[in-house]
Amino acid sequence: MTITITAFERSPDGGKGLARDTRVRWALEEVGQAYAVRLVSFQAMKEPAHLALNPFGQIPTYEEGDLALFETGAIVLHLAQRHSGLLPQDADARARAITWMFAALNTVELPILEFVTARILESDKPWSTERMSLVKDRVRERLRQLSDRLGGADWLDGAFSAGDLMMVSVLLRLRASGLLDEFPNLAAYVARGEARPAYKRAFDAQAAINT
Ligand code: GTB
Repeated sequence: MTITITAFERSPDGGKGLARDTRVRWALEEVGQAYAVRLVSFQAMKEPAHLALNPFGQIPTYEEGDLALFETGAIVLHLAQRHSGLLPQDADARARAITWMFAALNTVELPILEFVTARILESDKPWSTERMSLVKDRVRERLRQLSDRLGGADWLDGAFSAGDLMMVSVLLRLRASGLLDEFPNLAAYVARGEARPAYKRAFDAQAAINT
């Protein structure tokens, strides 16, 4: 069955791979599923045809036959559950890998998004410098905790999993800020993720559209 995802017609990041279709592309590449991409403009995202796929008018979406999904967490979990390669067979290890997916999205990504918002949308406010310092410290706290847990391991819980795919995807957003480099084991962890052939294929595919 053909899988179709949606992505920005032109990503505002100019092909750095930061828009969330990259993590879905990465998961598709890891599990060896071919996919088509429908590019959508910001205007089209708010129109009824796209809102039927994602009520919040965002990308990416995922279509496979009669199934339509939105939310990258749900899409990656769906792929990981249907195909081998992203979740361990052992039930407990599988549950732990899924826990890391949730941790990436609910615990680590939140302060990172707060930081990105402060940088992009609030830098002209008179209180920006003061707030930015608080926001950065909240990001640092999460990174320190994650760094402590990862230690010298390659991946968060044994073999590479959907939990790592999601965590690396979330951390990538920090690259330009320099915050990641304050935690060398996390910077190396992200680099390990980016070095995976599946990630490279995903990155190249979105870059071909956006650069
Ligand atoms: N929780 C949802 C998910 O995980 O699927 C969030 C989806 C989401 O934020 N989608 C964004 C979107 O459609 C694109 S990825 N935004 C348009 C809108 O809301 O109107 C977020 C994103 C956008 C741009 C960059 N960038 O240029 O660096 C990075 C990330």
